[in-house]
Amino acid sequence: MRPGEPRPGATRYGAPVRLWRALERRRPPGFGRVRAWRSPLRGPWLTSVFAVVLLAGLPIVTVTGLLSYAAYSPRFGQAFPPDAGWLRLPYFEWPTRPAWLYRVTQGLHVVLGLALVPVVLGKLWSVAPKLFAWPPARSFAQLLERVTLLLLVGGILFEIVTGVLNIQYAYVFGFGFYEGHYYGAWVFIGAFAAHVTIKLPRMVRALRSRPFRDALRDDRPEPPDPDGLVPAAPRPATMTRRGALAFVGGGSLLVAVMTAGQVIGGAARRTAFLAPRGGHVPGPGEFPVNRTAAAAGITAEDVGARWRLVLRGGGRTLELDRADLLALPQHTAELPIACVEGWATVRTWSGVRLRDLAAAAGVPEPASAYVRSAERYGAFNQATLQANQVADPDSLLALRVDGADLPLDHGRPARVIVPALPGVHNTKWVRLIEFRTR
Ligand SMILES: Nc1nc2c(c(=O)[nH]1)N[C@H]1C(S)=C(S)[C@@H](COP(=O)(O)O)O[C@H]1N2
Ligand SMILES: [Mo]
Repeated sequence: MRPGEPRPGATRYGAPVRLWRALERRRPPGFGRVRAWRSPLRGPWLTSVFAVVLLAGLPIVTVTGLLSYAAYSPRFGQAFPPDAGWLRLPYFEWPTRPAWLYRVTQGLHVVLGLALVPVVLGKLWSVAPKLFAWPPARSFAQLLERVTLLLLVGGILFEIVTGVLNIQYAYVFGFGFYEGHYYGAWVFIGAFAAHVTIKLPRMVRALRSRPFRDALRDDRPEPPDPDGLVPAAPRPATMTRRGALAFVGGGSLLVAVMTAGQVIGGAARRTAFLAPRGGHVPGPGEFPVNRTAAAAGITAEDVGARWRLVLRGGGRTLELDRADLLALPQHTAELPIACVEGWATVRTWSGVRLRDLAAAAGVPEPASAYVRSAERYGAFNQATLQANQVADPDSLLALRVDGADLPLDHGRPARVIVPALPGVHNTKWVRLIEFRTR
């Protein structure tokens, strides 16, 4: 049917047809020019290849993202949003084993999330004529589909943009990153579920229509499809179908290689030159610093000879200086710090076991431990640890790293290090620990 032509059944559906015509006249610039999208590569098969990759990858990115929320111990109000209402996840105790758990879940979230960006863009390109179709819908079912698409595309672009800006410490948006990224994720999840339900059969059909290798080698346009992805009058190809897929796949691989190094650490960190915490890390300890002592406003006084660790618990208050801590049994553990931004590093830490400090404070089996830093301001100067995180034999108040006293930027004189704990809760420049019984 051509634009402006009366719809069949116009007499019976007078009002919808009038609305449709009015919309048709108010077409926004660029919309509805389906004939201008003439790449011979577009078609259900190509779209389905991108789709199947995203169908496998995006659930992993989503689930690891939600796990990150859980790893922040929402029970203690330290995951954001603190109260997500009916979008609240069931509470469970984040384990301390395996020690690399958060490094893997968060590394996957960030590296896979970034590596899928070229595929998302490829998929959007492949369905572009449909995204800009006008009028917006010709039936109620189609309208629903369009709204789903808007939430899906809007949702994923929002998640990509906020995620990337967070990694870059560019808080240019006027809302909290965690809140925005969390609610945005639920918009995406809802739309993704609806979209998959609607489109899965079509994807399967397109992929099954012919053997993968044949489709890959064939550079003729795909046969006309009911969705109108295949252009009616295709232009000559400027690129083979293999070339297009290799371009997108190569882009993904490049992003993966350039970001994975920050999770793997060691020499691989140098390949992660796109990541802000990748490349060569100069300075003490030679591992990334989330926030320097200078940025945190830590003074020599705060961490010097007059520094004391305050331990509270069971109605008692204890003050220990550095020598007291060194006189307690020292334990060494090889543990990663894994930041929500995706970078990680495995280091050899030594210091006093948290459970020994709990016992010293008179609370041998605490329900939680509240840790406070000498850092006065900032969002990361305190954390609450779960019972299992205090009890783990490798959970330390570390005084040393890699065989030397903690460098100032890494939390001198003492910092928390707990297996599988998100980096942010490994509080630096610890000043007070309160062991709680409830
Ligand atoms: N007091 C304090 N502790 C802190 C932070 C902070 O800003 N202030 N940053 C946290 C974050 S987000 C991470 S990832 C780790 C990083 O530790 P590092 O800077 O020693 O590498 O420290 C955590 N501990
Ligand atoms: Mo972090």
